[in-house]
Amino acid sequence: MNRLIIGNKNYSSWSLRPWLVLKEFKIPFKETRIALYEDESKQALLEHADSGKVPAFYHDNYVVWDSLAICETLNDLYPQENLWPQDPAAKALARSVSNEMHSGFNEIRNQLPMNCRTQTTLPNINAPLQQDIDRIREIWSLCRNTYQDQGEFLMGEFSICDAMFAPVVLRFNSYGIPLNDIENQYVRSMLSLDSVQQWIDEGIAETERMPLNEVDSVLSTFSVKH
Ligand SMILES: N[C@@H](CCC(=O)N[C@@H](CS)C(=O)NCC(=O)O)C(=O)O
Repeated sequence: MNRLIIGNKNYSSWSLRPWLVLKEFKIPFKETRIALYEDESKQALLEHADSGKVPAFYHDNYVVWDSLAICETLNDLYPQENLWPQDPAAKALARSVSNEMHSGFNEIRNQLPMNCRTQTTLPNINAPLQQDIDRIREIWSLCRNTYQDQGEFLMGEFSICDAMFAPVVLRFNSYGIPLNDIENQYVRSMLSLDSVQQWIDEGIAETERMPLNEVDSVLSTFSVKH
């Protein structure tokens, strides 16, 4: 029995990652949503994970938390599904860029909050943010140029790697980040997945609002900071 604990679909980028892996690989699970940053949220989160954060994942009698740890656990639980590419070189690249994603890109996280409702264009981009964007583009171009013959995702076929970058796809799309053809094609492939559309639709339908992650607040930060 699998159960995934997630936050608000509109805002919780970390929750999206393992949810997408479960959906894309058709692994059965139940989901429980906890609305974040409300009075009772922390208490509810701590009932599932000592980190006090989502996502958390239950399998049988144990729980695992942290998005990438959940994805690796799913890979252990369902080896026949090939959640990572099987070729050792491809797997090494997929793991490297997924871990790089998981442990960095603070400017993108801080300046471009995920918000499924946002559709805008940034007035300007500061140097640290541009550096993060450039590195993402470098990763996407490398992966797509190397594996384009094997499918439309980063490593050809959809893998954990795509789930790790999914929130960036949504952010780049929300904030109109300029991309080249191959990168735009990747964004389109990701956005055309039923699972991604389901997450976006359910995020948009949510009623909670986090003012600091809403478009007016984000854009006002830009006009002050840049
Ligand atoms: N490194 C963690 C990050 C988890 C995280 O920061 N989750 C946020 C939501 S996206 C959270 O639970 N925030 C609620 C809180 O800190 O109270 C992961 O990969 O899962």
